[in-house]
Amino acid sequence: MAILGRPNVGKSTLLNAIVGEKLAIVTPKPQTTRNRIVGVWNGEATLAADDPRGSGRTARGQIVFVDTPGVHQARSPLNRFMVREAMGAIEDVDAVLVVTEAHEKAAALSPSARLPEAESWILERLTAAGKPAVLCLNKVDKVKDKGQILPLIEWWGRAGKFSAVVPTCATRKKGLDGILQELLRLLPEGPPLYGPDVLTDRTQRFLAGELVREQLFLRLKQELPYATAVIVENWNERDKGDVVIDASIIVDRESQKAIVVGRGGAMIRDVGMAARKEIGELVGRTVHLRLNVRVEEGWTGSPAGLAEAGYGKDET
Ligand SMILES: Nc1nc2c(ncn2[C@@H]2O[C@H](COP(=O)(O)OP(=O)(O)OP(=O)(O)O)[C@@H](O)[C@H]2O)c(=O)[nH]1
Ligand SMILES: [Mg+2]
Repeated sequence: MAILGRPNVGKSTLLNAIVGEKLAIVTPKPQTTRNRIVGVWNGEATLAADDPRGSGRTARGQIVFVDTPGVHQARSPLNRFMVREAMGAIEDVDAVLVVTEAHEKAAALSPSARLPEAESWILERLTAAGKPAVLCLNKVDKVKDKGQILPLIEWWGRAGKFSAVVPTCATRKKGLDGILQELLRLLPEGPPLYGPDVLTDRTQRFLAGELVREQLFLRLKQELPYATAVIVENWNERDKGDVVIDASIIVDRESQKAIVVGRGGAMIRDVGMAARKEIGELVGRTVHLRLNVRVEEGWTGSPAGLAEAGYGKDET
């Protein structure tokens, strides 16, 4: 079950809300997510009233979600990598949750309006792959005129071949049951892919690097977040039970290094303190985080640079 959509619509927030853990980083900036991240949901949901498997019956099960980068018109090699990561997920799953935002277009939708570009690309790929999709209309809390929500649901229902359209507010965990109900309807029954305690396919090392990157996205301005990557170089679990992590922040140009370090080291200190707290919550032990900044001239623009920054083929 892959989660696809434009950047910033709330895909990662939705993944975290459904799984109940912070697996994917979330920021107000578009193009935050760069890799696929699996999140495993184990639980029960009440089947929809008209579900052929039994109306109102409680179904227990596992759904494997794959969060993906936002689909957009990509120019740079890094952005093209991200869109390939997203679109490629379609081939690996049984069904797709397409996420879009409710608020921005609420007034603009007319019967003749076309699907936005990204959603239309995603639907083309879905049709070619023969995969079903549910549309998630997220951020309904931002629609001031609640009377617009039903017309929006109807508009999306007509505009694309979705098996259902479900309104949600991922930040307040609203509408998630509706999503699960519709997905359970689409997914084939089979043995669980992951053990009951497994939450993700990603290592703690990867997630820790992401938590550092989240702080960079939250704190750096303009283009700078997009020129950074984080590599966890060393992960040392000590006998006392704490862990020492060395991570490199990679930047694209020499001039960016000073900004990431900040005046008197203030920026990198703040990033480190905030990320250390987050990583501590993730691993449940005391974390010592040592950050350094490294210039990989032009890394966002070349395949070798991307691989160096962790955006190669088989990153975990
Ligand atoms: N008001 C509101 N904000 C939301 C909702 N869901 C997500 N957000 C916010 O939208 C922003 C983007 O959320 P993300 O989960 O990072 O979005 P994304 O689709 O994963 O973005 P990319 O990884 O960049 O493609 C964050 O500031 C979230 O807090 C929602 O239901 N309502
Ligand atoms: Mg995301």
